[in-house]
Amino acid sequence: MSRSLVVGNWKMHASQAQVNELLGALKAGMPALDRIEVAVCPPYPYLMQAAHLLAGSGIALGAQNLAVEASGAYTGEVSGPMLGDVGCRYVIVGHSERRRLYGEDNALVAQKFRAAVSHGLVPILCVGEQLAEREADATEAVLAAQIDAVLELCGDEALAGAVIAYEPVWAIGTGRVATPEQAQASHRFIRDRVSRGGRTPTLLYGGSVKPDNAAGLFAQPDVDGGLIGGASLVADQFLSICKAAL
Ligand code: G2H
Repeated sequence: MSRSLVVGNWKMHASQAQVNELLGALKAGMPALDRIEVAVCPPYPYLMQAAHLLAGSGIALGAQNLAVEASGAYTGEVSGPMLGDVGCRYVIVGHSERRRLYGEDNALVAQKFRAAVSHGLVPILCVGEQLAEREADATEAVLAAQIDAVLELCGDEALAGAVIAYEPVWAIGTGRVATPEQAQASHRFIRDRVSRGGRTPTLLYGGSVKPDNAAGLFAQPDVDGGLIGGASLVADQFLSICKAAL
C-alpha cells in the first residue's frame, strides 16, 4: 500500500457540539494527507454533520456498522446505500463489541462485508482473539476462521483489496496494548492468509493505541496503520497518532 491509514472509531460517544469541536481541531491540526489517509467513524446521527464539516478537508468518513439488506422493513437498521448517500467511504464490520454484545458471528460478519463491497463502501473487517484463546495458543486458528468465513462468501479478491483491523480483544479499551512483536506476528499471519495475486490488504492494528505506543506499532513491516478508539476522541492524541503514521 502507498499510504498509511489511521481510522478513528468513536464508538457510542459524542454530541453535536463535540463533533464540531473535535473535527474543527482535527482539520486545523492535521498534517498533509499525501503520506497518510485519515478517516473518522462517528455514530450514525452525526454522519451528515461530519460530512459537511469534513468537506474538502481530505479526511474521510466511515460508519461503525451496516445492515446486510439494502432497504426494506428492518426497523432500526441502516444500509450500505444510505451510508454511501451521506458520504461514507468506509464501514467497520465485525468489531469485537458487535460480535460479543450483539451476537454477530463469522457468517453474519461475512454477509455484512459482502453488503459493504456491493454498495461501493470499503469494509474495515475487524478480527482478533480473546485472551483465553491467546493463552490456549489458538490465536491463529481464531483469525483463520474469522478470515475464511469472508473468503468463502466473498472470494479472495474482495479481501485482498480490503482493510483488515487486527484487534486482540484483550487489548480493546483496556490500556493493555499488544507488543509491536505480537501485532507484527498476527499481521504477518493475516497477510499471508489473504494476499492473492499480488494484491494485499491494508492491515490496521487496533486496541489501546495511544500517542506513546503508536510509533512502535506502526514501525512494524506489516502494520499499515491503526484503528483508534478512545484516543480518537481527544484531538491532540488522535493528531499525534496520525503524525506517528507518517
Ligand atoms: C478497539 C479500539 C478501536 P481502543 O476497539 O476499535 O478501541 O483504542 O479504545 O482500544
